[in-house]
Amino acid sequence: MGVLNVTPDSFSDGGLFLDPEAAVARGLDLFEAGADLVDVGGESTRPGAPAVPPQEERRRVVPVIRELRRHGAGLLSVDTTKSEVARAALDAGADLVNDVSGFRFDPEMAGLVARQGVPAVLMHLRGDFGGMHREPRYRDVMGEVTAELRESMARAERAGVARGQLILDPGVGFAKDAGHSLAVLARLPELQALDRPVLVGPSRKSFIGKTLDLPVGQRLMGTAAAVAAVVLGGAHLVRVHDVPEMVQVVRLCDAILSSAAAPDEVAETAGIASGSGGD
Ligand code: HH2
Repeated sequence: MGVLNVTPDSFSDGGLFLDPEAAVARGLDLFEAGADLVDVGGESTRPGAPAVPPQEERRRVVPVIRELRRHGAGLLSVDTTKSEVARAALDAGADLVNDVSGFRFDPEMAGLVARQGVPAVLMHLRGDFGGMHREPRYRDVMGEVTAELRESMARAERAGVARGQLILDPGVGFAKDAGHSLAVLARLPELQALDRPVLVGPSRKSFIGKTLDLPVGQRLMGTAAAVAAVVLGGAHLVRVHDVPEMVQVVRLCDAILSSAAAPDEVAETAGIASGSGGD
């Protein structure tokens, strides 16, 4: 999943794709580079970001989604917590909804997703955008994330969303300090207990900066390490900014995982030359 932030203030690429033409070109580039889907968002969730009114969020994302759809782009998700924005994005051609609040912020969101029959990503986030970065506390971070995602799934199912339409995301960096985010990556396989596809979004985030003491522009290798860790830990989707690089990471991790099942077959289908050279 490639990230397309149509915002002036996203934490790593704010302002780069606010212009609709630049955003559409970026979206097409992400597909060209190997993204299977592109996530279009119009509101930053970084600490201290101002709330964006729904009309403004719609104004940012709808023309970009419509234009990408017109260009025959692949799968598009809309990254929003507001049903009004999600509805307009789906009307413009989006295929699924990515709600970082796990259907908690807008009581209309679950019903909308149920009526439209589209898939949705439910992410774990404790509290609200204003308070979530203030001293998050957990006794057992992965146990609590899993339990709270279970509640989001129940909320979705009560509104009529089919369980098979749900994708779960532990919400790296959302109401989690660096230690919590690292623990979530380490314990990701536990999420398989919920029996749904798992998405993880570690790209360029501050837990990488804090661990490696690097600013946001220098987190590519840290992102690669985190992506490898989560793919090997069972993630089905990774949400990333640096698509060409992360496609390589994911393909190698997939080859490693498949080789455990059938080593010879994988080498053949991946066109890997036989021989035991030490390069
Ligand atoms: N992270 C961000 C935004 N949306 N959605 C999901 N499902 N998972 C994530 O981890 C996730 C997300 C934050 O990253 P970004 O969009 O680059 O930054 P900003 O919120 O500042 O626009």
